[in-house]
Amino acid sequence: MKFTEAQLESYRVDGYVIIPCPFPHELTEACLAAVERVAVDPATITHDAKGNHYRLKPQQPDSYWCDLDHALPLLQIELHPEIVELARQLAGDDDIYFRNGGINELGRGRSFLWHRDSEYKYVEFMHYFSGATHKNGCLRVIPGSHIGSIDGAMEEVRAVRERRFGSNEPPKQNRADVELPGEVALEIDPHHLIVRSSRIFHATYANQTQLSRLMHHWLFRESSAKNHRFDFTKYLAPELIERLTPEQREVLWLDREFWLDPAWAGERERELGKVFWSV
Ligand SMILES: O=C(O)CCC(=O)C(=O)O
Repeated sequence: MKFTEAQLESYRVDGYVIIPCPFPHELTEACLAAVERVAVDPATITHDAKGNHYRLKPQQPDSYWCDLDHALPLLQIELHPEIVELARQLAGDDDIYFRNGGINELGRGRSFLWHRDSEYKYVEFMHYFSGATHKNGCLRVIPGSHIGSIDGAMEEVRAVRERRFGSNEPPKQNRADVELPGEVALEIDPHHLIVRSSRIFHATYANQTQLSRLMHHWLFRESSAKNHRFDFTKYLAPELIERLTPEQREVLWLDREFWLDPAWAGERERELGKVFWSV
């Protein structure tokens, strides 16, 4: 499957496009079932340094990663042939590599503040597989903000916070970040994907429901980008690798030589041999 010209134009102009999931719904159901299999009582998760866990406990106390981020049910979506084809089209490169995926679980009262993920330019797939609404913390974006600097947008956030809350203190539990002119709320069901630029300025509403809101996101990089977070050969169980097709293994760059990005050297030192994913 390829993006149409109209979808490419939306992506270029707005920095995001919403498409129907190009994979069977059974794969989404398998992810939801996997969450239910491994979820624990949130009261038992006392250490969530990365703020992305609620019922899915981190594999290590400080880790970004839970048991599911690259486990088979999620990899089947992350590396689905239609997804890989779309990613190759946007990167303009057939030798892309899968950098990483992950689940952001938004617990009750939590939200993400306005930010840009990276100055690097790449595409991120976001699958709100529990569904996302204003009430449970859907994504908010400023269309077009992937182009140019975000200094002006950050200045605006500070000014609106000062006016609204009397200081630039980021809002705390149960309160979303301030409303910005031109922002768009992306309420979405589990049958659609948001495909967005790494550079788009975004935030979420606060989750005001009792249930955690689940968002699965993942990204690929073009072969020339020196941005590998892992050597997946060392993090995926052999029985998991066996279950992947040769085409899926190809984008993991298994058993290939490459440079690992020093940005995640600390994470690798802390977690190599301790964090891994399986079927
Ligand atoms: O969990 C979300 O909906 C958004 C998370 C976010 O801001 C991000 O992935 O950069």
